[in-house]
Amino acid sequence: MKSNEDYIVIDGYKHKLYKSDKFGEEVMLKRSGEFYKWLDKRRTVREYSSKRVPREIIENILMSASTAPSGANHQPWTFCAISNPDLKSKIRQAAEMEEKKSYEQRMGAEWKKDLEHLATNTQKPFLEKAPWLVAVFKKPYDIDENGNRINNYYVNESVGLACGMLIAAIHNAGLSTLTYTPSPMGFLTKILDRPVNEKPFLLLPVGYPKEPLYVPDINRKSLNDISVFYE
Ligand code: IYR
Repeated sequence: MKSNEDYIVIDGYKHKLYKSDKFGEEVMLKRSGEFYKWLDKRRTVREYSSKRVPREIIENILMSASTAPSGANHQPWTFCAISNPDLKSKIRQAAEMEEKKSYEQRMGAEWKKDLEHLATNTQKPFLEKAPWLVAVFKKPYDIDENGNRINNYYVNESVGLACGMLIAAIHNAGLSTLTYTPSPMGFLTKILDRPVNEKPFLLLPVGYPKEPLYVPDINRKSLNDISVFYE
């Protein structure tokens, strides 16, 4: 049973009492440290096992991503979860065509040098091998039942935040991903038949890593390199 104090009206809008977690400082220190250590274990995975991942796990992951904050709470995103082999194959073919143009014509020498340690190339077998692809679309505007345009706000920031939470949720489930951004990504609109108000934002394979898997031996920047404290 909810008590009356659980809800109040502010400026005509219903508000509900926010019951946040409360920990002592010792517990906070332990939890924040453990969370960092656990997040730091995440690595980008470019080679996958084809082992099946149940749809319900993907559904939970997408709902986790969709808890992200967004401009005016408009939640300006659509997540397309693809396990259909024909669609995955079409996406791979189109992506590899764009990559070929990028590597041959669009990327400069400095960019290619910066990628050398990641051993990437125009071939993207993960787009077929991983059991799921999640194509994230941003919605610069929505269209209501009457065909009217509804503005969205801070769309890139909002969808970027949702993608961060998506990646954390994938890691939490014991799965791996890769933030893949073929450029341009217009082929996703066509292949997935998305409406005009959705623009491709990010493409993520989701699955188990191939076993055994070796990832580049690279480091994350230190606290000193990434932060400045003003106390
Ligand atoms: N999209 C290309 C190139 C590429 C670009 C960046 I920045 C990376 O961090 C990795 C790859 C590809 O996927 O090969």
